[in-house]
Amino acid sequence: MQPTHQFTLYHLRMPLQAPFETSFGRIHARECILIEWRADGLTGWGECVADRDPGYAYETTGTAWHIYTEFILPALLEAEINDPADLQRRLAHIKGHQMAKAGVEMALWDRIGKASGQPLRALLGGERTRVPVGVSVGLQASPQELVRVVEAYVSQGYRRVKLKIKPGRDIGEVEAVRARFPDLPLQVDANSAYTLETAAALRPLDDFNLLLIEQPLAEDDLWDHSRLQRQFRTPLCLDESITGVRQARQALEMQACRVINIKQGRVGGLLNARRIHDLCQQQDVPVWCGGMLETGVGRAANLALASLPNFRLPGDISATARYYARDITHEVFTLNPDSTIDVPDRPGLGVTIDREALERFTIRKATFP
Ligand code: OSB
Ligand code: MG
Repeated sequence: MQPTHQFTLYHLRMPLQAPFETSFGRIHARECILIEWRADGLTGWGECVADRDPGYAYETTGTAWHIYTEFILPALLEAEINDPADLQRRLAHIKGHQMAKAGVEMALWDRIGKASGQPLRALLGGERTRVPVGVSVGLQASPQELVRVVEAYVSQGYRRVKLKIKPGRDIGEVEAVRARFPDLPLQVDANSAYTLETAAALRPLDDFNLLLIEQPLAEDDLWDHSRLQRQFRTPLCLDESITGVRQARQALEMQACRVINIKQGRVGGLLNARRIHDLCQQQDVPVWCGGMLETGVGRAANLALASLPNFRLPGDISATARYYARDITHEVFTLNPDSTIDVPDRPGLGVTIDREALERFTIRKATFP
């Protein structure tokens, strides 16, 4: 008998608590696609983190919808899939589209956890039951305003802050925050807004005791990152450039960075995320868990991933309230006083869907078959 699978896609648009501005643009709401995968009497949920616009990466909610409906779901409807490695093989004929692949893989992990009664943390081999986290702060109108925003997060208990930067909105911003908080663990993220030439302006950052400088140059430019890293004492960290295991290996071989930001979506799923984690661990290179303004579904996956031992720097995994007034999971994630968040401990992702909220934020929906 053929296995029976049913998939429902939900294209969501969720208003943010405050606009989020990066070097590639400003958003007031975040889009994503939720995947509901029913099989064998169990329902798994996954989140595809591609946003509306191709500003961070080439994938968008539109390309992911296309790849799901035309290629990924047709490849899965008749298949027997028992584990994430099976799924990867089933989708290997589709080039790229790592975020689309990761979304459906997350739903599979959720089903596997629910079927075996194990939380995702245990399936991945994670140890910690709470993980250190920080907050990613968008570009603000002025350095003074930025200091006020950082003050508010520090008073909420965040003990690591990441500042978004772009050309002309970099040194003054970091200087102002560093003057106000001399000992705060601080890092910056340029989202590939510089070139090897314009990055010369970042030299003063080497004197602000930053944890790292994230993705200064283009996503497809490991080589220039390796040239730039030689000019800085501060570790460079790659985000956009690391789209899979091979890119991670080559970045380390080229010394294009000294730290890697792991996002399950960007690398094609949790299985690849764990492989990159293991590779970095073998080479004594620290990793940390990046974020994509996830809903409670993606946030649960990030927390489970960040429980692995080589996640040695705080993640961009903030409390639900930092992002959304209302989330689509019943579970709300809160910050502990020690700047950690608890890793879900119920089977699978360990979250349940608030159907009413889900319907409210859904702008497009389709079920297959
Ligand atoms: O570059 O890390 C990034 C959000 C959307 C796209 C890219 C990035 C980010 C963040 C926010 O920095 C991290 C988070 O809190 O989810
Ligand atoms: Mg980044």
